[in-house]
Amino acid sequence: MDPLIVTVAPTGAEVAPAQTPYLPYTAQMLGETAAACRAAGAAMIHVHGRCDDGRPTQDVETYRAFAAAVRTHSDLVLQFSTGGAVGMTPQERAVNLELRPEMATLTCGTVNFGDDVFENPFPVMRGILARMREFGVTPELEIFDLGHLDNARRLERAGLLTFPCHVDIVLGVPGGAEGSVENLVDIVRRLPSGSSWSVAGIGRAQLPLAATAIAMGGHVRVGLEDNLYYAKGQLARNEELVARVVRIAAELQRPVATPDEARELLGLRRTTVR
Ligand code: KMH
Ligand code: ZN
Repeated sequence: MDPLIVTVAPTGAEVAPAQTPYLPYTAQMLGETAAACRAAGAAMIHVHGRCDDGRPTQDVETYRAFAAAVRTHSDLVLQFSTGGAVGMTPQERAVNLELRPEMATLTCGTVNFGDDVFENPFPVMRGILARMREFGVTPELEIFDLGHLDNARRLERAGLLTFPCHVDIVLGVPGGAEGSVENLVDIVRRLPSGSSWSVAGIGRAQLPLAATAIAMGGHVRVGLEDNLYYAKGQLARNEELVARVVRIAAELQRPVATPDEARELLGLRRTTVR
């Protein structure tokens, strides 16, 4: 098996600072979190922008400051969100790509998102992919449901996407595929050959799905974007969630990738964010 790539998604767009004291929503906090998660064994960081008051933003200058904080405090692979928050315009969501992060997410279809709808029709996906191509950013496909994989194949047939690529299987969003081992195995089985994949389990699904992915040879994403708790009633710090999956990997005798090993596995080149 390849070494395990642990991605930390420390902030997201939905969690409010009032929900936990451990949410890193300023550049300074994000830099400190990056350092702590790197020390705990993370190789990649999935970044969402936040205003000083904690509201989500895709503002370029915020992403520039957040990227600088990550780069000052760590050598983590830098991945930006183009999902942003529900309700943002497609243009708003993809503006950060001009900073040329090493990677950025591409959600491969519309999905119910709690009581909201996270809208990703084909024109939005095509627009984001065009900007990724323009700025040389490698996509990570976010698959919230099985049909999203079919959408990705459709984009490939249109020449907009090249497989194999790296796929993050997000399970347990209320409105998407449930966070079950059966769903994970089913989706992994249907991935185009040669694809690498990770799982991001939401809430209580994070731990069992991460453990399953480690045993299956996949990669894992953990962090407060997806799960606030270390255990029932116990709020987590991002680095604790990283450290736990690294300990599980050690027990399963799966080596953990450094950021440079992750770059090698994912075919990335470390870029300078301008
Ligand atoms: N905040 C969610 C609506 C991504 O980062 O690309 C979408 C999301 C996906 O978090
Ligand atoms: Zn995200």
